[in-house]
Amino acid sequence: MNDLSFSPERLQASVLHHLTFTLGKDAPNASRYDWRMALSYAIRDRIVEPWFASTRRTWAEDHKRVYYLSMEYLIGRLLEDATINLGLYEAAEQTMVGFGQDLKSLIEDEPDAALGNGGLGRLAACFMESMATVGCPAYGYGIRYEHGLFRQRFEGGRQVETPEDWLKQAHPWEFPRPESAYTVGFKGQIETRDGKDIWVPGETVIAEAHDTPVIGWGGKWANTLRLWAAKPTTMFNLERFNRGDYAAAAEPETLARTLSRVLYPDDTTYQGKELRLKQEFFLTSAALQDILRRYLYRHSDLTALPKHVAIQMNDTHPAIAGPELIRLLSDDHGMPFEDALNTARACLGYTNHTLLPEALEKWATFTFGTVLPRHMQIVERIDSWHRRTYPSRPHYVGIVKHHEVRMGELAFIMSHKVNGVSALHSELVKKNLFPELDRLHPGRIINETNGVTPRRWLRMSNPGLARLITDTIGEGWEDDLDRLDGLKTHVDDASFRDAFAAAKRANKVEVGNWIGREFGVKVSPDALFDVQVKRIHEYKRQLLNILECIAHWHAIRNGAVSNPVPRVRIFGGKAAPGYAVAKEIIRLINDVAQVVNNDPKTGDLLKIVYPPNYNVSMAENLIPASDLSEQISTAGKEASGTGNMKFMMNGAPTIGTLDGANVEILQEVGHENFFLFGLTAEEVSKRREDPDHSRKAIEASQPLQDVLQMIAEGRFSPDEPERYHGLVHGMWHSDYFLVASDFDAYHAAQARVSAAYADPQRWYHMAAMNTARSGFFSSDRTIRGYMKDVWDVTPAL
Ligand code: 4GP
Repeated sequence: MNDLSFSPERLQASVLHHLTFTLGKDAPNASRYDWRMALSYAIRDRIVEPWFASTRRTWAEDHKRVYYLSMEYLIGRLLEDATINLGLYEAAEQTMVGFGQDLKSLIEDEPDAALGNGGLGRLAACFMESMATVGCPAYGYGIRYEHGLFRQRFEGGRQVETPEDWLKQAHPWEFPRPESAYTVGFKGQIETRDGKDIWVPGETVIAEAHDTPVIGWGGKWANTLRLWAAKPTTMFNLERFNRGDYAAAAEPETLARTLSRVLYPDDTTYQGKELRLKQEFFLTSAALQDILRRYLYRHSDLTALPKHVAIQMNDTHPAIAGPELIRLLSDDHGMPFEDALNTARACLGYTNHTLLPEALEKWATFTFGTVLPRHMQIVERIDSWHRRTYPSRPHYVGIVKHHEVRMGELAFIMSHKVNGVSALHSELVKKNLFPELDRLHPGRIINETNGVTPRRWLRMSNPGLARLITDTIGEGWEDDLDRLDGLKTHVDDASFRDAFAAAKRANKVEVGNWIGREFGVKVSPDALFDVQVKRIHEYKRQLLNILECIAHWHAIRNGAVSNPVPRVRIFGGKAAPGYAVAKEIIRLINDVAQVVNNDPKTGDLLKIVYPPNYNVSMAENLIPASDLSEQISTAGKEASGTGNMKFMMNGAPTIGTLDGANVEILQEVGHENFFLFGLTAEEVSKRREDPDHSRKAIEASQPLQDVLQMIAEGRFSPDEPERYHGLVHGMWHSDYFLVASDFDAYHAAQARVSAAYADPQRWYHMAAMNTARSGFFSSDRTIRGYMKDVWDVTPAL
């Protein structure tokens, strides 16, 4: 542990010092914001030492470094996480009590850094924490978006988006590095000089580094999250300004500002926006220039780069890294093209996060060639090199096809390893996504099942359960999560199960109070908390959930359920602003909640709650209070899921399909601790061959017919009865995600859940078994997998 001698007194002095000298406030006039900032600076100070030590050691040992390139980092709040990882939580609590401040409310005062949309971005944040915990020297590279993911509120049940502004207040965790800056170009033309093609960009911006140290568990190692902010290369044009042409004078500033202004508010669908391509190149080029500068500080032989540098592309978003690295190596450093290609490929790895075809980025060659003319040439050269070197079958689709640049193929060809994120997904990547490339490059596609950091998702977010675990199996499980298996022998012990249930109940009381206070819905902590929180997407099937809610409500009202188990069905999540169907589903959930929550006939037996603006902090509160984890995607569509792992760790059994990492969760806990239902990925493909599948499924299910009938009649939208006609029509006639086909199986599985919950001994046996078997899903295990299989790097600790 970092500097055990660090006492509350010293922390107190440090907080006061920052309050006075960094914030310029005296204690009697300090606001909650001031105290939070002062404490954050004091905690940050404690990170700096291990951070320097880690950096020095990496240099001294000339250790190989990992560079993680990601357009998203969904990091959330940092104060509590850093304090816990440093082992300073109690000291901070005491210190702040001494100042008349409550640590918890300071923690909650911090804005969520939402520099990501969903799973992929949160995974990057978990990976950063795990790389620091296992002592893997690493840099995360990303963009310092001025505005993170939009804020969501509901108006008349509809999602309304407003801009997020996390940087309105100072961000106490980062160090601006104006000296670490690189020029990034766009557009322009290619000129030939001395027989060589040289890119002369038409536009340029400066990428300026902002470093946030990321401290691992126990404070033994810290890495850097380096986020780029765009700055103009030239100051505003004074001459134009003096002529009164203010807008034209500010053009360079405007270009720069827009580049790092907003996170692309979409996590699965592709839209052809030049700005997005520019953002991707901005991140990638700045990162690669930084990587080469660091390498060349010590080395001169660029062909040895792969021995010292591993670069991971988080999805295709930074896939321009292949051509850009080739360009830097060949155009700037004179390496022959094929050597540059081989060197780049030996450094690069690519993680695929989704099988949805619309999410695999493709750029019109016109857009690509306009924004990145030199890269267009290089991409074409890579493509023809690949066709020449690996003769393929006629149906092979290369990188450039039908006037499009296909980033999936580019990332694949330019990587030495390609990985999926769960066992099933990796198989489907081979079989469905890149079958020909897999044949040409056997062994290149591997699997690294996702994980989550147990520090944030168990130790920090669920202190009650964490305490019980430590009391039961002793200390040290946080960075050795397989030890949770030791809980298994206690699960049969009724007093352990009672303690487990008590910890869960305490979390439910808190969440229940919050729901009552904030949303005016009274819920009982004894009801089953049934939770689905994630981005809203048709394939994730929030629609299936809400339709089943209606069926359940209808059944209780009609007396068709004997001894109904009281339930609170909780939803959370945002829809991409342009995704109309997802937004319609949000509105339907809210409309149904209105009716159900005000129905005296069902009263406390069923409540539906949809708190707006789901984010990392809300997840930290909701997941520990959940009884049931909804992971109900159409099989074959969810690459892995990571929410499923967080719920499991916190003792919530899954109701789910055989999809993504659910498959591995089921393997770990066994059928008796998992509510499995629905078609398998293979059955899904077969079912779709029947063009009439939805009508047949609906006709075979009376409960579903009743539900659709109620919606169509306007039961949940009495002011506009036809509101959901389109949705109901879609269910009957297309239903691509097979909601109808899985409905009855899901309904039946929900009945099994109720029966299990009605028997608390049985339920808490299941719940505790889920926690006990969650060791495999630590992101430390995942990171060790990448280190061994992809990056070829050993821990430096
Ligand atoms: C997500 C996948 O949908 C999810 O299954 C997976 O767990 C997560 O990545 C991390 O691997 N994909 C995205 C995305 O977030 O933007 O494609």
